[in-house]
Amino acid sequence: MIVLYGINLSTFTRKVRLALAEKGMEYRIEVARMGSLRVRALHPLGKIPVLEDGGVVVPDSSVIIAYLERISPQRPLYPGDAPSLARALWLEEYADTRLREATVPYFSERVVKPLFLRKPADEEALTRAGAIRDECCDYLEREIAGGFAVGETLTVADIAIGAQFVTYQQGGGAIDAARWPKLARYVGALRQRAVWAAMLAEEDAALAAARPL
Ligand SMILES: N[C@@H](CCC(=O)N[C@@H](CS)C(=O)NCC(=O)O)C(=O)O
Repeated sequence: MIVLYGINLSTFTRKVRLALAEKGMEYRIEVARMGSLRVRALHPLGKIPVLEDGGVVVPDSSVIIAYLERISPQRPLYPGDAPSLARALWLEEYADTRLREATVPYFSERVVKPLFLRKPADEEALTRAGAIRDECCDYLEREIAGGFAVGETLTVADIAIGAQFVTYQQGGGAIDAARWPKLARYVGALRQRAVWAAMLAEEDAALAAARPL
């Protein structure tokens, strides 16, 4: 049985869980925090997620999803033709890096600090994140015209982009549908996919349980 080390509410753990769910693969989640001794034994940078499959240890969400595709090619998450594959990999990379710079501060400042660290939000960090959010949403509004980022089916690009926007929205961020109508529709539709809705409901419940009454 595949074991996924990570936690819910972690963007990159969510990214891999969405890939596993979309591919219909069975797995067990082993709660493991970033930086813990257990994770450090599996990942030299102490990051989550890490996947273990019959003694094969695979760190990094992008590497894990590529591995999953090889061991379980049904319901593919990578386009077959080279230009589309390049576009999907680029958008995955963009989401994991630049878009992440916009989404994480919302979650850190609006959720982690007040709820778990009992510290006030850094409003300047949120202002900086807002500027990056605008840049990313402008770019994605130009790039994404329909229901999927590449072609007519869900790919790793949609999973990476969607996973980041979930973090942003959990941190109270919104996608202004008047300014970015295509992007707002696209993210809304991803969230409504059955496997996404189930996972996000579980995460919302975890967040609600952490909030003071
Ligand atoms: N490129 C890595 C990034 C993983 C990552 O940054 N995970 C976060 C949790 S969502 C983490 O472990 N952060 C702790 C750290 O950066 O030290 C991936 O795609 O898996």
